Amino acid sequence: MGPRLIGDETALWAAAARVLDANWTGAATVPSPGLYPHQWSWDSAFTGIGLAHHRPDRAETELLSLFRGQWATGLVPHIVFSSTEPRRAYFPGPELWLSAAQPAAPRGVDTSGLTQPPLQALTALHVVRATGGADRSFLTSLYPCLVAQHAYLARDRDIGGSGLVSLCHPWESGLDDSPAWDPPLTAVDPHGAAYAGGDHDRYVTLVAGMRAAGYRAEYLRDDHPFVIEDPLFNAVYLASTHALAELADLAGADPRPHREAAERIHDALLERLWDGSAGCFRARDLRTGRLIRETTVAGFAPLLDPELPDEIVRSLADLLLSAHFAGAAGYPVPTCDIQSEAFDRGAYWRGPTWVNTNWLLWAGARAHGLSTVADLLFGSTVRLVRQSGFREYFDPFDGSGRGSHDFSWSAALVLDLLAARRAP
Ligand code: 9WN
Repeated sequence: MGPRLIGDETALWAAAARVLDANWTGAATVPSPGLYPHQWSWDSAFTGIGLAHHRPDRAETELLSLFRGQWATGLVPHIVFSSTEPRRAYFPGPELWLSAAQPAAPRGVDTSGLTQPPLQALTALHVVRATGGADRSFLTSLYPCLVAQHAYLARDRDIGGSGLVSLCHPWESGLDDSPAWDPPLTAVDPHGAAYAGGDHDRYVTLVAGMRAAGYRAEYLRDDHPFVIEDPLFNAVYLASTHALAELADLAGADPRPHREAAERIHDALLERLWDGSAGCFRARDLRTGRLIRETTVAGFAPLLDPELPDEIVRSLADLLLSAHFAGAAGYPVPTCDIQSEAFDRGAYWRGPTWVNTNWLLWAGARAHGLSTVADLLFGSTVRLVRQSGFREYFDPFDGSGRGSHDFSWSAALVLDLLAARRAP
């Protein structure tokens, strides 16, 4: 590495750290100052991974603050609302979820009633490694909450009984407007009106059904119309389950139940979501029983599985590097297959490149020794933020920034990328 590059990376590090400092509220980091003024669960987890390098004390506070919103069932809500923001600062606010009326919801803090990809155990492991476990009370407080979070997912959300968790709302995927949700959302409409992203009415209808049923597992299993096994959600669940086994060791608890759970998730991912004929993972719609045809960036997330068979790793790398994804984009990885009719370079989760999905694939590629893919993702992500700043998402062809500015996970995950370069 030449001196100029080191200088640039030092400046980039400082700029990323400034974004995280500015978005820190004292207890948590907001995803972006204007657009998202509350605490989101997977944003906090991504942000914690960066904070582990910059301010590990804040990373600990961030995670503990998120778990203030955990329900008695173990559910970690996807939004924990700030009590100081004006009620109309973000739609949908607490009035949609009515968590205060739910016996299982926490008192004194409003939350949503959905969850998001459960990355928190993996973040906790990053934090514990960064601090060398210096703060015992952090692990002692957080470990049982993480165990309860995973127990909830296995007990109430393994709706197909396969070992995989099901999503009950596009917001649970984190990739809200993904074209993969178009067919199941079309089916949700009583008149079967075609769906092509961004229709808040259908999102709200789904929430209203869940809320009326008290967010109960039986309703989700028997009656809820949107039930999907998603490869990204489940790959994150698997990575966090492995992390939980390591945390158990550190906490003096028994890691074996987590190792067994990881084995079950691994088997189910391969059995239920691998599409050998297409060479990628796809989401399965449990209401039709079928795999959803659209190929999206979520299909590569099982690279996070350390036990993924070699031939599958190679297939995924080939597809990722092909003209369907990275091969035809100057700034990969686009959210959706560029050759799909649904691809739209500017539409939310339907084409643009995001730092968090790049980071997940980078972590998976690195773990499997896919250096070509890992280097490509590193370079693409760093070029994006150098060129356009820490934007929410980016045009995959010319790298121009879109969505909000000073987006926390874009800054945080760049710190983790740079830290990996700096490591001996
Ligand atoms: C709904 C906060 C969140 C992210 C999601 C992203 C977007 C919310 C929205 O913003 O979702 O949860 O208003 O669209 O899709 O991944 O966690 O950054």
